[in-house]
Amino acid sequence: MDLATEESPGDARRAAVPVRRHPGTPDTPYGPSLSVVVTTVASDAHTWNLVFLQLVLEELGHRVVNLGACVPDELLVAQCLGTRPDLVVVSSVNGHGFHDGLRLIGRIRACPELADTRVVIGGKLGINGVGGRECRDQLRAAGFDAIFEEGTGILEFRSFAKQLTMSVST
Ligand code: B12
Repeated sequence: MDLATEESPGDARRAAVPVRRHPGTPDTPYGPSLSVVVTTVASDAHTWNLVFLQLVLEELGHRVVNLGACVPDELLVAQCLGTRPDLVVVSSVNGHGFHDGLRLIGRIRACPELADTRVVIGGKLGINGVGGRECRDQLRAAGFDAIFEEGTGILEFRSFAKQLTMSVST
């Protein structure tokens, strides 16, 4: 399924691989509810961004585990290996998100079990405003499925989550 155009910051890299349906999960209006991990990166102490994303996802009917501030890479990887979420949402606003995100996604993708897990990142990822296409391309090449930089409307994120839900195999 084509989730977004190549030009879109919310472009999806592994859109063709359907996420698994977990038995017994409730439905949203568009399909089964997703299990989602909301997290930030190890350096980031900001939390309201995480709460905001949790509420958006819960409003859409998804089940969210919010790992809170300053999440060590190892903790997130362990959480993903233990619960195998449908989607991991990384949010960072302190300006280190680009570099922390590159390191983090490398550790996630180094685990064969997490090779196809959907992982997106967004927020204020650098210290010079929006990083633009070059930064998004680097993040995507490193393994993120979609990038939602500051300025990308939350509508696009909601649309991404909706289309991911619709792609869940039944
Ligand atoms: C409150 C705050 C703090 C508090 C945080 C307390 C807490 N419990 O969260 C404290 C005092 C701890 C703090 C510390 C610092 N902060 Co501060 N902080 C803020 C402030 C004023 C508000 C952040 C907030 O809560 N916003 C409300 C939430 C809901 O909005 P949001 O964070 O912008 O997130 C939205 C979007 O970005 C987007 N989004 C975010 N992530 C994602 C992910 C996805 C997938 C999607 C789709 C969307 C998305 O959706 C959210 C809702 O619209 C901002 C300035 C501002 N007005 O934004 C600075 C700000 C984020 N902080 C900043 C800085 C620099 C710092 C410090 C480095 C300061 C210092 N020298 O110590 C430290 C960093 C600490 C650390 N280790 O991370 C800068 C970051 C600059 C940058 N990125 O270029 C900002 C922007 C201030 C500024 N203008 O300079 N901070």
